[in-house]
Amino acid sequence: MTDPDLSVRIGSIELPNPVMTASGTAGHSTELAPYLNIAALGAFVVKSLSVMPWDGNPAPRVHETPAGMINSVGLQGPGVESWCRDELPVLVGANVQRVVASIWGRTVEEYRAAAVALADVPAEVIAIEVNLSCPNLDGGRHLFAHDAELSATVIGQVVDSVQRPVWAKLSPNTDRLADVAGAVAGAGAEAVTLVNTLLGMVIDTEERRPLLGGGGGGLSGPAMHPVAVRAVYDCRAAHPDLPIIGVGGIGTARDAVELMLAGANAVQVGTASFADPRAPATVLEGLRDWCAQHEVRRISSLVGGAHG
Ligand code: RRO
Repeated sequence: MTDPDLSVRIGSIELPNPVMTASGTAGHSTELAPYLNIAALGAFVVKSLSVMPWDGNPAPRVHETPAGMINSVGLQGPGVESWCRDELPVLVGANVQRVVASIWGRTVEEYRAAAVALADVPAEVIAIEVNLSCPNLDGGRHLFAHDAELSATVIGQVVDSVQRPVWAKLSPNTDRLADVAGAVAGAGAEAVTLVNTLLGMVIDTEERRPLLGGGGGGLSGPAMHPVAVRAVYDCRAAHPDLPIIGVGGIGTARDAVELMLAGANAVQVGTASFADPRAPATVLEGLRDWCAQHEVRRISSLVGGAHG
């Protein structure tokens, strides 16, 4: 069989393959470049940036859990302006032609301001992923992505501020996920990224206190893969034409295929990179082999294949 066609379409964008990094797991620039060819990925998604520099939460920030990990990084980042000046040019200089900038804010206005600060980025920034679902802001009590109306307001503001496709990264910690997805699509999001981490906590039994410096955190990795599959499946059923990027516990090509069969048009690899920074490239190579072995000529033909 000739090489399978791995290209996928996310709204107005075509990617050469469906494998991206997941925001927050691949740094802000070329940190992973010593380990894999980051330019060959479908796209490179950087850690969420706010309009201002942000220090993040006290240590410890990450902790291994059974079949996964929990984090409370707390949105550490240099701020959009500094990233555009100091880090984005390094990524572009490394020939990364498909960068996705992720943004966050504490208010609608902060999201808007972060988007405005990205208005003049070079063409290599192909999309803006709006992180509406960080579990480590305000102790995880007020996630934007748990409120359909508020999420739509944020997306509307961002869409009006940047001349780029806008993706909305949503939360698995709500039974309203499909409603929120519909609301952000209605406000102009070209795609939804499903899903961010699950709210969790680890207690240090000797200290009798929460172990992470931030208190609670976000659970990720294989432990939550079925949660992501379910979220993508339900959202695909509710919104047959909405582009979906699936993320959650992908460690192998088979995990990625599972999310695509559930309805994802593309995928992001995250937590697996902490154990092996080559993981996104390994998943991509594995997908090529999987398609060849299963005589799949176009990977996009898998999308939604698990729906009857
Ligand atoms: O930085 C974090 O603590 C963080 C973010 Br922004 C996010 O979106 N998801 C997550 O698990 N951690």
